[in-house]
Amino acid sequence: MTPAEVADGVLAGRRRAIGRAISMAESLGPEGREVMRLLHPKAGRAMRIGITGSPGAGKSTLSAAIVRYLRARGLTVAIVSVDPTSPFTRGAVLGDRIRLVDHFLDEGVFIRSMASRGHLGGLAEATGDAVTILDAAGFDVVIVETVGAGQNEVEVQALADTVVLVLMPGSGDAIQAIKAGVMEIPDVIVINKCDRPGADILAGEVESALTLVPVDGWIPPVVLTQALEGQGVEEAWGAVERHRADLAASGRADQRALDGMRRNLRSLALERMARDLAARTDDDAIDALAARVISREIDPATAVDSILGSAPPEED
Ligand SMILES: Nc1nc2c(ncn2[C@@H]2O[C@H](COP(=O)(O)OP(=O)(O)O)[C@@H](O)[C@H]2O)c(=O)[nH]1
Ligand SMILES: [Mg+2]
Repeated sequence: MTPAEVADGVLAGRRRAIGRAISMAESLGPEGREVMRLLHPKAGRAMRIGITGSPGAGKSTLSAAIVRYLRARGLTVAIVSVDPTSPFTRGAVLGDRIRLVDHFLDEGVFIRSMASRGHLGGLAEATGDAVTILDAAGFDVVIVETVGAGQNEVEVQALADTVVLVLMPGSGDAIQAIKAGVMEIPDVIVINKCDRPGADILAGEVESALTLVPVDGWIPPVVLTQALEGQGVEEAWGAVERHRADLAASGRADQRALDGMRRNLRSLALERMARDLAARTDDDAIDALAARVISREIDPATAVDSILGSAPPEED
């Protein structure tokens, strides 16, 4: 299929074309670029939700529960999972395979997990492209699941209109991050696994942590869920919809989109630079430079000059 045929197939909502388009985007080559150039102007209609949180918090389980909830209301849903610790595998969540199998044959659901790319970058690029493709394909809701609070995490805020942070009892790291002001404040906070002890205490702690940081108009609601049983999912979705309505009514939506896209473009540019650099440096040359730095023949910055090509490597 040519990029134009793939793009047409995506716009017609054909699953094979959607899968193909995402693969093309993931390979970061000229075909993917062409597909995205054709699809970008056609997207913009979907409700984009980011679901973030530590591994094991219940992001995939909550996503599955939201899918069931929204399907029952006739909405179509796509999930892009960039959580390498619990990928969706052939329509099932690893370690919890019953959940999404219900939707395996449902045309109104599309699930795709993104390959992790190590240090070469491209993850944000491919993830953003996947969201655009699924949006252009006509899904009403596109959910992006990412691991939060990491170093190289995808800038989910740039890809989603509403970001949901999933916490669970017994993991205090997120509250520390909120208190320290190092965390981007999510739009909705879900305390999942509320069947476990400590959920109410955690909810109280999160609420008080939120009073310590400046929030811009919208105060993130804290919702308790038991995603495994679908409990609280309606409330969580209600909070997402309230955030969406507030964003539209307050006039903050445009500024948020601009801020998000500015950050997104920066990370895309960094990813491309990292990739370009990886493509034109060879490991042997870096090994040789490392040896020279260790033997104190050259200093690290001079070695980096040489890697970046701003100074030709000295020949011995
Ligand atoms: N007790 C309990 N376990 C849950 C709940 N939601 C998810 N889990 C379990 O927590 C584990 C991690 O869930 P998962 O959705 O894969 O987490 P993710 O890594 O954040 O995507 C799985 O074994 C789930 O079955 C819940 O509400 N209560
Ligand atoms: Mg997961």
